[in-house]
Amino acid sequence: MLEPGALALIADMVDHAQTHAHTMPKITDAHPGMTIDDGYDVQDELLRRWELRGRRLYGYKAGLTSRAKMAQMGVDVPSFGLLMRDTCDPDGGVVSTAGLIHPRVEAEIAFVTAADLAGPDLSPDDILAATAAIAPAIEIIDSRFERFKFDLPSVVADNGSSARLVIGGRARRPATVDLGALGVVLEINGEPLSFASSGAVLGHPVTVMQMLVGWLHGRGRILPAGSVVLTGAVTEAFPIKPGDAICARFQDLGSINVRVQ
Ligand code: OOG
Ligand code: MG
Repeated sequence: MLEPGALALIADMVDHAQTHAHTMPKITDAHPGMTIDDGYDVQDELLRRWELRGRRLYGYKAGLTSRAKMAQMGVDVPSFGLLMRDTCDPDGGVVSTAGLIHPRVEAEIAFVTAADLAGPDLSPDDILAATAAIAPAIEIIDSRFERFKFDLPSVVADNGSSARLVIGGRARRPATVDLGALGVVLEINGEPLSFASSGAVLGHPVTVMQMLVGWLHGRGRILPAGSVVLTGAVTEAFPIKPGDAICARFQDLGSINVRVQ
């Protein structure tokens, strides 16, 4: 539990660190009693402030959903975060790292929803029936904690290290792809750095969607039609720098190409 008044102070600190690209101490150092739910309350407060500034919610991200990511970050519970419209960049374009501290890239499967999803216990079929498209994605993450060292309450308060995302390639209807076993290759400057299967995220990306909708339900919310959801990196994340060319190739879904600036 956070002490009274702490939530606003933590939101101030995270907001400042994100806006001015500086690191901050792990939040639990100063607030050892902070829980994961407190971290989500910080996200709610950040969203309230961002919307007042005209920023708009685009969807949600899941993180730490693959073994590779859990092992890389030393955390074994998935997390959820907010995706804002102004953090999207186009496929084939340039991703600016200006304003980022130590960005890393990840390859992910994205869902685009066609109908509202709500409830504690949806089945995979419920999710897929409400899914307009499956699309390839890359996420650029940027922790506001030094050397990307955090615990779960802290990273949740930092909105799951969200920084930028690119949705691209060839989106497909869910029924036309083998969503549990799509091959993914992530390359930087032509060098393949990792190979994975879409099944790396909790066995099947639809499981992440079930968890997300259940978690939203627990917080009194729904996943509205038209949401974009990143289901989490299928491999570990790799550092990027200006000049890098990133290519993420997805079996049956085409590829995403961006240059880093
Ligand atoms: C947390 C965000 C993880 C993913 O796809 O697993 C994430 C982090 O590793 O900084 O976005
Ligand atoms: Mg991610």
